[in-house]
Amino acid sequence: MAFRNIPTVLTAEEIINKAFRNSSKITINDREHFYWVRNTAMARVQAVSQTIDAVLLKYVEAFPSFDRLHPFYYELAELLIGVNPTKKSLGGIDWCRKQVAAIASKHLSQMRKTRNESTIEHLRESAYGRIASVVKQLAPDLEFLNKVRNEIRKIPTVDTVAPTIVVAGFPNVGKSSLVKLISSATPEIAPYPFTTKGIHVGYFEHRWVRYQVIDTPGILDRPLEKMNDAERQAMMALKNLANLIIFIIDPTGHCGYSPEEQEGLMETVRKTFKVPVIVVENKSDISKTESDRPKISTATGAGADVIVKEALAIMRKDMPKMEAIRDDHMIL
Ligand SMILES: Nc1nc2c(ncn2[C@@H]2O[C@H](COP(=O)(O)OP(=O)(O)OP(=O)(O)O)[C@@H](O)[C@H]2O)c(=O)[nH]1
Ligand SMILES: [Mg+2]
Repeated sequence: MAFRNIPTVLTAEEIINKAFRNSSKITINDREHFYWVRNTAMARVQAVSQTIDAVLLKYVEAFPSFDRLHPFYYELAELLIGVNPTKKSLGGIDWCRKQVAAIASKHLSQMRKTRNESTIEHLRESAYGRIASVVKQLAPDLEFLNKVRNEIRKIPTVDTVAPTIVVAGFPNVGKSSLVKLISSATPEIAPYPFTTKGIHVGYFEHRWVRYQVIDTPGILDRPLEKMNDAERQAMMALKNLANLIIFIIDPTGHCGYSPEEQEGLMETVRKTFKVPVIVVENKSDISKTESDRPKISTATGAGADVIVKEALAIMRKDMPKMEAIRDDHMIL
């Protein structure tokens, strides 16, 4: 996924200046003064039009084709930037490219027909003026696309085909600590809720298979409409990427949320996502409940290996089914 490779989108003013600057360096020598003037003027108009076209085409090609995106990326793009406004602005670029090409071609054909030097100069100025005015009309779209570019770069690259464990739960329960313990990810860990604000991805290998582990922002037990952007991102990862969910409960209350609230969310997750859910109780170094759920401590590492083993056993059993589901997904 090449979200990170989208170049900075220049402003309309910058594009115009760049094109005019490039073209002003061009001179086509000819022994006959008239041809020298005409060919130079024509080459300059052509260069302005070509420079603008090349810059704009680069943007259109660098942005993803949203309709072909994997659902995870599509939904995240929708949340972060809004897909339709982006498509509209990209459409604006197409419109501008066509206009610029048409203005250039019309003026060039008129320049070809005349033998009058001052008409040539007049036509060149008129082409420049009209092209600049069309590009200026694109200013709001270019500004918006640059904002989109800065947002879209934050979308993490995920492996849409690797078997994937998504770690979820209330804020501050130790999700990032577990992901760090069992995978290559290095998420931030801190003693306050909503430390993790986006999706973080790590991997581990087992018997030559690469497994993906995804750390998610904490979710509160509330309806989707009430959720903030961080919580929504967690829901999107659960919905579109998880082959298995590890749901962490902190029964000690150190996270700042009651076990009852966390149980409520756990039930919602179980009902909403049709993949196996392993429920684990964390922070066993502080205190343990009497429940028969697996207990871990990401602080000491106790119990984490047992959870990974269980997750692997379930996923390896489900592997053929997962492949069938993945085949249904469109992948960029
Ligand atoms: N004593 C103890 N503290 C833990 C354990 N696991 C995590 N913590 C602490 O709990 C706090 C939150 O840990 P994180 O891993 O950041 O929790 P999180 O669920 O990712 O939090 P958010 O990203 O804010 O949702 C940190 O202060 C950790 O040091 C554990 O097993 N035992
Ligand atoms: Mg976290």
